[in-house]
Amino acid sequence: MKGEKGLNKTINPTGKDALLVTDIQIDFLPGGALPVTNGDKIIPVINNYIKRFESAKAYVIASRDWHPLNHISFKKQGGPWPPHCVQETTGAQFSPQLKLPDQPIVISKATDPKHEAYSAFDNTNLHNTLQQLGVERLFVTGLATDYCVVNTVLGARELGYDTIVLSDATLGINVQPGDVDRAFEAMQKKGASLLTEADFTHSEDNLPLTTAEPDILAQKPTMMDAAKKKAKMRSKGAGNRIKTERG
Ligand code: VGL
Ligand code: ZN
Repeated sequence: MKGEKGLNKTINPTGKDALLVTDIQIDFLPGGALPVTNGDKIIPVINNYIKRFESAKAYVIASRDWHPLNHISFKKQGGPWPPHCVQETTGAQFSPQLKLPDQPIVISKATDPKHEAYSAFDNTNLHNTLQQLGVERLFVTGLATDYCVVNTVLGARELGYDTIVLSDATLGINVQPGDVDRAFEAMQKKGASLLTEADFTHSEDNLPLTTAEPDILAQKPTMMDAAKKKAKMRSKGAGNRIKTERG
């Protein structure tokens, strides 16, 4: 069974973990003002992580780029970017495809007209919030790998958080070819780990070991003593539960 390897290595979120969903805003998606190619493709992956973290009673936090109209990062002000994620505009809204919890913790960043802030820790109360919630481990997803994600992850490492980048749930811009690769290298160099959905506990890993041979048990009624019967029923129960959880 794949259990053994899985039991040692799989990740199980807990109440000391937070999932950070970085900047899944209309302007960063195809059709937006500063689109990340295929940015919309990671939204279903992020939605799965949100479900997983919510059911584990971990925290879900959404950051958003939230610029004033005269922000220093805009070309008109001498910056590198077209206007994007301007406060209160449609482009600054979270994607309607993103399934955030009913009352997500929202962190607005880069709100100071004179200051660019790619990190969700820069000039926000994110660190304070995480400390108050007792969060020790941060799982980071979202856009863009080579700007907000890398800077947020490096900021988290500097503050001492155990930091994990969910690499199947982030995409970058690559203004220069290789930017995304370099971002992953920089994050790992500072101690962040890269994980994907496959590294998390899956339903089979949670089943009791007796489920390894249910057919053999069934073929040998003499072995169906009370204890084994019980175990078999438990495993059926677990299977059903997981099915309903996954909808
Ligand atoms: C971002 C470019 C400009 C980001 C924000 O969220 O990664 N990138 N502003
Ligand atoms: Zn921005």
